[in-house]
Amino acid sequence: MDHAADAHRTDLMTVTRYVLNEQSRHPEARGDFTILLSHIVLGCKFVCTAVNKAGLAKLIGLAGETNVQGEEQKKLDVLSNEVFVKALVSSGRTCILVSEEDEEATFVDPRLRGKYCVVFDPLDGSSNIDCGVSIGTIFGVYMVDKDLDSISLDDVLQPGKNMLAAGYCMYGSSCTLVISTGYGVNGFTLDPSLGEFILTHPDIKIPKKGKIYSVNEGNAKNWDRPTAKFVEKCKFPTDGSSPKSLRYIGSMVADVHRTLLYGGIFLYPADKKSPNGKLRVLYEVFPMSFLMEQAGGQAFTGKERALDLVPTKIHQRSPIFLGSYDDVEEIKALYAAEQK
Ligand code: AFP
Repeated sequence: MDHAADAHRTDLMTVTRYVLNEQSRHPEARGDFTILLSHIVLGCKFVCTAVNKAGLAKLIGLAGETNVQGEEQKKLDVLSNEVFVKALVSSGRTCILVSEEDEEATFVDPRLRGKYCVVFDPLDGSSNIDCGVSIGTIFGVYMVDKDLDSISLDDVLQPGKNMLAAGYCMYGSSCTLVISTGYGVNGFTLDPSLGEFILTHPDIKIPKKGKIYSVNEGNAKNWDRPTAKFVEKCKFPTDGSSPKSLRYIGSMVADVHRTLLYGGIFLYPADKKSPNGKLRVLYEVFPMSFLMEQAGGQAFTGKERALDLVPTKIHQRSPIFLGSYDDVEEIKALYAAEQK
């Protein structure tokens, strides 16, 4: 009998246990982050269940349909937002929330305030829901270190390098939660029978160089020169290497998850029509860049390290190139050459 394997199966590292272990790095910590994370995890489990049922919408009336009782059902992205906002507020550990779904930031009632600001996209890639493609929730966490009565929007308009933690949950063939609290990246898979996220991908490291590039090539006619040159090199390498494969799902969580595990580069560049690209700084670019750096990769905006960018608006956009260290190095060199 393989006792080592048996021990592995019976000694389950749940995400809560993992974060409690991490807490020991901070002797002054009182478990506030663990409580916050357990509320984020609850939101992820709820959305996972709702997404899994979405295919039955026509049958039982979910997500924008009218159900058999004749009640109008909420669209999944609206529902997901409500679930996360309520879970985060009720944690008693948050003071400012920025959601992709809400035009304005939410300032939590002073009686329920805690020291964390959470920026999140409750259901990213929602245009993929109806065809059952993987979608996800993305989040980033900042901490304020001041009197909670004097908080302002500036407390969330901070560079990504000031984030305390970031992560995403992917609702795909399995439900996977990938998080970093600044000490590497770990992936947990939801065991539906236990209702717990179990550590399945410890200490994720992105390969130094990848064989895949991921971009919406439909925008190619509007790209700038460095982006066009980079993609041309992916297809027609001049150094004797093999061409890279193109993979593009159009759902950032899924495209970034594959990039993190298999290596390569994900890009949503600026183009003539969208000079700031499409993706949002606070709850798409920053959390994914944080994870990439923690996994040994890089993230670049075309001008600077992505995590150095200082946002001025909560829904600001930025071009982004992220992934394997060497692949991002190549695009950085092309932008540097363009400057000369
Ligand atoms: P939706 O939420 O509208 O589906 O957008 C998804 C997304 O914000 C991100 O998840 C994708 O990486 C990106 O947009 C895809 O954009 P394109 O459709 O322009 O390629």
